[in-house]
Amino acid sequence: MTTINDFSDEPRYTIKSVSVQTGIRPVTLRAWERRHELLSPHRSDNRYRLYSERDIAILRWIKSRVDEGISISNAVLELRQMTRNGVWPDAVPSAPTRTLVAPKATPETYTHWLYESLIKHDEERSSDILRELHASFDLMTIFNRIIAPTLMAIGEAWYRGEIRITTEHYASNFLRARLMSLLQAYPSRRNAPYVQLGCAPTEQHELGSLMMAVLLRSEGYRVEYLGPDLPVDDLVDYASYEFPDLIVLTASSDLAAFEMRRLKEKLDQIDPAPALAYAGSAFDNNQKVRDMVPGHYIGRSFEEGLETIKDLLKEKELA
Ligand code: B12
Repeated sequence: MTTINDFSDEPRYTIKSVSVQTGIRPVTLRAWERRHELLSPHRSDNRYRLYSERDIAILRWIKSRVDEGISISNAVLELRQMTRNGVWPDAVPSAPTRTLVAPKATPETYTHWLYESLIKHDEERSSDILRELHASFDLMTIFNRIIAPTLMAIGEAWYRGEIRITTEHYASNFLRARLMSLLQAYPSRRNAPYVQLGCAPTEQHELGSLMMAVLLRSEGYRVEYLGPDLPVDDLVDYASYEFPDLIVLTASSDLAAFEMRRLKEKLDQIDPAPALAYAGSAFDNNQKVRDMVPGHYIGRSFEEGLETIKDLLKEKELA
């Protein structure tokens, strides 16, 4: 078994990266450092904290003790007593990483198979395809190159009158249910940076937002998915006692985007105010709509959106 002492003590990781890897919020990390003298991370030239692999192993061990119900001061004391006697605790394993198996086909072929099975309302085949996808591709590939194109193909077929509206509803509901199960399969870490996602008022197209929620949770963030058509006042009220670090809403119509205009002003009255970000096709090709809605436009792709969200959360933690 690897002990904590076997890890490198070379300073490498920022507080944000440590937070994502351990599920401990930066504010908590700083408090543990200050109040319990738990670690004294190296400072970079610009004074940012830099942690080592060993620091991360120590934090994982401390967190596992705290999760078991031991107070932070006792957990730190316990660690100190052990190390003073030359004994280092066994390292707590990080979250298991998935090993992917070789895919049977390209993402494009899978898109075709998924589309065909969905328009035949073949639930068993669609489920098998999703299982295979999960075994062979990372989430970003599944969402970008298979699920989003399948939905687009379904929308176009419906628009051309080739499939019924019932079939479109069946397909989107089937995918929604699977995405929700995926979301729930990842733990939502209570101490990680906290993001609420959902859709602007009147907006029913929620699958982009839901996919982003899954991506963020898979990266270790605390994520709450709030669903379609969120009323502004209620959302603000909820945020005023939940204190999310960031709220991300999507809109595909100008009307839905328009409804978001007053949201930032209202959120700014909360102390500390959550950051506000938005995405979706209403903003993607329309600078005027982006100018109309205060907040951060986070981009048209999931990759871009994920990176911008990470940056926004980092800025908030450093603020
Ligand atoms: C499923 C679906 C529905 C479902 C939604 C179910 C659900 N639970 O989400 C239902 C049945 C509710 C629905 C309703 C309607 N729909 Co509809 N729908 C679709 C469909 C087939 C798929 C949408 C989808 O989920 N796409 C997958 C997402 C991921 O792709 P995307 O929305 O294009 O988003 C891209 C980016 O914006 C970005 N993105 C999206 N979300 C996010 C989030 C983050 C955080 C980031 C970073 C990026 C990002 O990533 C995507 C890929 O680049 C599309 C077809 C299509 N071409 O998209 C039509 C479509 C969007 N719908 C359309 C229409 C017209 C409607 C209705 C007005 C129909 C009606 N007459 O009632 C209503 C509007 C309801 C409302 N008030 O919102 C039109 C929109 C036309 C337009 N441009 O105005 C489309 C394009 C169909 C068509 N070909 O005409 N719809």
